[in-house]
Amino acid sequence: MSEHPTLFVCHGDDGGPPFHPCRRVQEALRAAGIEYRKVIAAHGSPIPFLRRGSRDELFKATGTKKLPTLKLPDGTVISHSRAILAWVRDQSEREDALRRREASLLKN
Ligand SMILES: N[C@@H](CCC(=O)N[C@@H](CS)C(=O)NCC(=O)O)C(=O)O
Repeated sequence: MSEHPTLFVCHGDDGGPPFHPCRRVQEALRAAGIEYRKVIAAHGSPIPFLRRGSRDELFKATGTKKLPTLKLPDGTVISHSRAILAWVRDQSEREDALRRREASLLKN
């Protein structure tokens, strides 16, 4: 089991316009300092009939054919860029809370 989450993205990867979901989630993960392993899982498109190739391997690994999808080390699968962005926000908030708690413990 990998100690880092695995992010499954489409062939557009980190490129494309700023609203590209596979790019947005990667920018958010990097900004939050969350290390991840990346798998380019399929030729993607927001338009279903423009998607190419099999997503069988993606489905085998995650149980979904959606991209982007994040798989956590505990096996939890998070699909849809909005859900991934929410998870990244949660991690940052948790990290901030821990830092504040540590700082207050050191003060007292
Ligand atoms: N609204 C979705 C759209 C994602 C989307 O269009 N992804 C493309 C790749 S960039 C795709 O191939 N999606 C296939 C799917 O999600 O079923 C999101 O924000 O996650």
